[in-house]
Amino acid sequence: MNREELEWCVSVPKVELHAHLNGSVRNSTLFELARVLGDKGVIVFSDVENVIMKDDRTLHKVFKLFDLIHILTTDHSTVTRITKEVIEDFAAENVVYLELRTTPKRNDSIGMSKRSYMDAVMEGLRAVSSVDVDYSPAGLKTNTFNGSTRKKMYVRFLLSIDRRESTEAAMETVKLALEMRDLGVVGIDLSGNPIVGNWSTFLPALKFAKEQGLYITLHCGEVPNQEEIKAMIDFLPHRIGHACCFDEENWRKLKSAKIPVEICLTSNIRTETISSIDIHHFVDLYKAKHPLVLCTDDSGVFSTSLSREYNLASSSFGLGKTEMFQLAEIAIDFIFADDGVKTDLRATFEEAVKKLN
Ligand code: 6MZ
Repeated sequence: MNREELEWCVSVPKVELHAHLNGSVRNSTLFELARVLGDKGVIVFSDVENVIMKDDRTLHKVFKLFDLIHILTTDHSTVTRITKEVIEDFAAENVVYLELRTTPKRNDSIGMSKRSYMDAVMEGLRAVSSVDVDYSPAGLKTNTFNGSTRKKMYVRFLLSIDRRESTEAAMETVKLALEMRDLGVVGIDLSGNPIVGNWSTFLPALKFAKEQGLYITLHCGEVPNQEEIKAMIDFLPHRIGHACCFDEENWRKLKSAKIPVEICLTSNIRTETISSIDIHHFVDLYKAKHPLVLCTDDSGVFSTSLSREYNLASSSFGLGKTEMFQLAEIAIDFIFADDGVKTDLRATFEEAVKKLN
């Protein structure tokens, strides 16, 4: 990786639309949490260390790793801590608009409801101190210190439905999203292990969400389940994530429906969903001018960052700085926030292009 090119990618303002909170936790934080739980005898630290340090990240293993991460992170104060850190990490590499997604979790044994989980997330957001954060559609709600003119970042939330969940649990998440609209929740994501669960289980909740005006993004085609992929495209979500394993017919459908695709290069390669970067479907979509946006997916789990994803696209597909900048800027069209935010972001990019030239 060329240092100068990576630094340039850092300096470009960027829009992140596909980032899972618990997949974006710093390794150093996971270790610290594991040590505390190890000392308490809840887990064996060295076992956890082995899992976190291992490079093997096939799709199946990734979901095992998430179960472990959730053991380390799922109490209110830790959820608050990781939210603050993850937002600050994105801000540090010039992400100017972040749509952060997370699965609201219920855990009766520690008195956690989906709502109290999300309240802990919101507390983490409010604790961000390195940038001013706008998270509310009702107007700027920031945490400005001493009147300093610091960088500003927009943050919005997507609530994820895990494919392990029931129709009722999915519906509870949608209702929670509706309740939290004023706090910056803009939509619903369907994610989790793609070989688990059935589309028909989630459809009632997703339909209801769409009817209520929430935006929808679906993990679609991480495994070659053509029937499900077809049903998902027919549902007309506002975006989809991944789109790796489409047959020709579904690929044609996707293109004619012009559904924007969240592309996660490193994640697809590390999970072996795509066997090599040279045959990644980014190229086909990019050449067809299909709406797409580069994203990290799980920057902690896959040891990446949004700047690295841009750098990887540039070096793998031969895109120059002008194309890279345009790619970053066009992502504004696919965000789930309102037009006022889009206008403000366009102005940010206009300012940036003057400085970068
Ligand atoms: C599908 C994924 C994923 O929600 O606990 N998640 N779902 N495919 C992927 N590709 C690798 N990466 C992450 O964040 C972690 C959760 O996000 C989903 C999984 O459900 C995982 O448990 P939260 O914050």
